[in-house]
Amino acid sequence: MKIYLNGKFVEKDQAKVSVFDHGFLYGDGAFEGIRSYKRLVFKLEEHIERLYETAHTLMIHLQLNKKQMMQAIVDTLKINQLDDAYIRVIVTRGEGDLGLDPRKCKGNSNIIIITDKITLYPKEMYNKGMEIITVPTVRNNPEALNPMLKSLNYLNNILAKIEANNSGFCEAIMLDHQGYVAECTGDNIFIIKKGELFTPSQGRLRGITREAVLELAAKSKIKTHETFMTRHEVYIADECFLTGTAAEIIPVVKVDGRVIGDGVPGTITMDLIKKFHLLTAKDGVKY
Ligand code: PXG
Repeated sequence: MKIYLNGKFVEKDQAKVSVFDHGFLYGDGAFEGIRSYKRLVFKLEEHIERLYETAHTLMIHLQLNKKQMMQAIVDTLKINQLDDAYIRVIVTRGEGDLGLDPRKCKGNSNIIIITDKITLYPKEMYNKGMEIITVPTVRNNPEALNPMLKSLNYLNNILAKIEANNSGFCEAIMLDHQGYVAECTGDNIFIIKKGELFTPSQGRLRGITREAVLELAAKSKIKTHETFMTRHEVYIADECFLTGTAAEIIPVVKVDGRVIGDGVPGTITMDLIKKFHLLTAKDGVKY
């Protein structure tokens, strides 16, 4: 496996960054998780746009422009001869000293691209639907660390994931600081009620899969709403599903012990999954 590291391709065991890198010391950096399907990178431009938006707010200056970054990703996929891949792009503020002051990072940012295979959840969960819970850890307050930033600091989500795991679940709903449903630890959440689609408007990442699903639903003449959402509304939904690059679209059939709809993946959910797979099979940057 070849890893892209600051313009060079190196073997996995040679792909190393300094222990003084502020990404390592402080989670001071940004990342993206991207997928390719049969040599088509899905929504590459959108992912790169989001990466540069996060870097902009963090005031991390990248040595590559967006076009060069996309080329580096494509080159990494080609050199590894991967047809279907999960692509992890990591950018860090680079090497500094042991203080958190970013001004001490005088060198270049680090840019790392890893391509590999990924299966997040067992296939059975996609057919039968998954059961999730709400966890006590709330999603970061946007005024403290905006969930719209895909930063390297994922402890908020990891703490929530630990709570889910401790209770025997692999994914969990996180509420925002006001108690509204925000998203899951690594996925966005959707519900369907009376044929219409709802997803939280606030307190969450602007997921690329989320946006693709909103577009697919609109094309299918399903009314879509980005809105405040309570747990009660999730419990009484007809259907529920999660979206994410890694998870794709996964049906949810039970939340906090409440059966959702008929307790099986819903028809609109299954139709959206079918349409999503058709989209990923034809849309994307070719390599
Ligand atoms: N919310 C959060 C907090 C995420 O981290 C999503 C939503 C979905 O966004 P996209 O753009 O992928 O549709 C994410 C991204 C993992 C893993 O291993 C999951 C994500 C990122 C990295 C790793 O579970 N999800």
